[in-house]
Amino acid sequence: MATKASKVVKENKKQVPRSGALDIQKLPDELYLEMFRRMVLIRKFEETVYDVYSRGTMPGLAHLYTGEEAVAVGVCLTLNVEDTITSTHRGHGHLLAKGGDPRRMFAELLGKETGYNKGKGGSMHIVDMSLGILGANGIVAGGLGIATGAGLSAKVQGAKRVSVAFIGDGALNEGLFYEVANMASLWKLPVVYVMENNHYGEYTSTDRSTVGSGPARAEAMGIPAKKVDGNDVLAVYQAADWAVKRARAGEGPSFIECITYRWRGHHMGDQGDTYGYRTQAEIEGWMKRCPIVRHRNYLLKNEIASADAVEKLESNIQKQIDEAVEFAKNSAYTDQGEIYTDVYA
Ligand SMILES: Cc1ncc(C[n+]2csc(CCOP(=O)(O)OP(=O)(O)O)c2C)c(N)n1
Ligand SMILES: [Mg+2]
Repeated sequence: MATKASKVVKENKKQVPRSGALDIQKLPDELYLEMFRRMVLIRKFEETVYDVYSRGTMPGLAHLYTGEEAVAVGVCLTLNVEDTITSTHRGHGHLLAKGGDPRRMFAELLGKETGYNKGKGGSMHIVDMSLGILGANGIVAGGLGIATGAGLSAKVQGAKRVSVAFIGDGALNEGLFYEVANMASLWKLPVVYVMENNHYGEYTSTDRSTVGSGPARAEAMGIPAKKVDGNDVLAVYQAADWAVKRARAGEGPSFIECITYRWRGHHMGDQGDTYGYRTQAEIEGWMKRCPIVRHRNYLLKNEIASADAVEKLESNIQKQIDEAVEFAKNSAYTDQGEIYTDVYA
């Protein structure tokens, strides 16, 4: 695979359009492979969290991103390292897609000193400034203010940085959205709002909580918007490429609604039909629309990778995750004397 892929990468690179609409069928093969690799990394990370948590060996709480991988990956692969993202309570996928270290993430989840916050923050407070990850966030819509501020800072500094805010459909009904959308549009800030419409905020369907749509609300603020299939990594990449190019060219913010679905419960305490808000048939219907299977089929159909090569890639990523768990398990707990260090008061 490596030989064929790298050969085609070189050939395809010449064909990538430098400006204007992106031809999504003509990306370098290496990029299609990277989309697959990162989605599998997120899936295996999340399913391992599920496993470790279910055995009672993980403290705290986790909100899993399983099923939504194409959104984080499609968006983050259009970004440079210095571009920034803000994430949500369901943040593992965004962090991994932007290059977050699975070892330090797992250590953080297990409360160990090698974790991103020495194990004191947990799932919803992971930050990596060196990668432009401005933080997961336990406050619904909280990332919106930070991301818009990061966009303002880029503009004031004359930097070419783009700022992305990942939000859930639930954040659309928070007042902060209207304040920042107005400001970003008025000042033409380089911000991209990415709404993950997974049809539920906790246990309430969007049908019961939300009128109109995200794109219509953004457009009312003068922000151009697109709605895409969030389980199609290529569609997400294409829309993100459009929005990021607009931001870099000084044309201001954009809004992208990604239609997707979370396979697992709202958090680890929401198993199966605990709260009876969705049916097994609905969940299984969405599992048939798996973003990873879809992209695997694309790789095979277009002879970007062989079935063997894809399998090898998956098993290598599983090894990487297993190694991350071992690293976390073997790390020490933070010394109790550290309890007040790095804490803002
Ligand atoms: C300001 C605020 N209100 C309420 C909550 C409790 N809460 C946590 S997650 C959540 C649902 C968020 O739904 P959505 O934005 O659609 O994200 P999803 O969980 O579907 O990814 C709520 C209401 C919170 N964390 N912050
Ligand atoms: Mg939601």
